[in-house]
Amino acid sequence: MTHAKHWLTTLVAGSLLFSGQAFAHAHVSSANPADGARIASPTSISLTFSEGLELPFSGLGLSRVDGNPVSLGDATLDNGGKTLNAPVSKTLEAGKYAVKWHVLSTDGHKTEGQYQFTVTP
Ligand SMILES: [Cu+2]
Repeated sequence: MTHAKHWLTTLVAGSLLFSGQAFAHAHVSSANPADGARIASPTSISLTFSEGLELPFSGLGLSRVDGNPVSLGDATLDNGGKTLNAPVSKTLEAGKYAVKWHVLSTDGHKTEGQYQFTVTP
């Protein structure tokens, strides 16, 4: 779903700009926990993007799918600015969780998305 939106954005931007740079904005190349993972409570949420990010304009949030947000520690960047990390400071109860992210890549392009994982008992 998110991917479809991403490609639509890319197509619109590409048709307006006719520029290879339209394809350079950041998308998720790997995530930990992964999309759809069934795992024990994670100690951090870590998303690696295809492009370097601007930390002040990038972030991620975690919430239970049935409602309550989970507070995360301050996000940091590593891996040359491509990996956005946020610590999970408490043990998560079993259940389904959603990660929502928004980033600004160093080329000035904003992207956002979300995915879910499950914490097993
Ligand atoms: Cu892209």
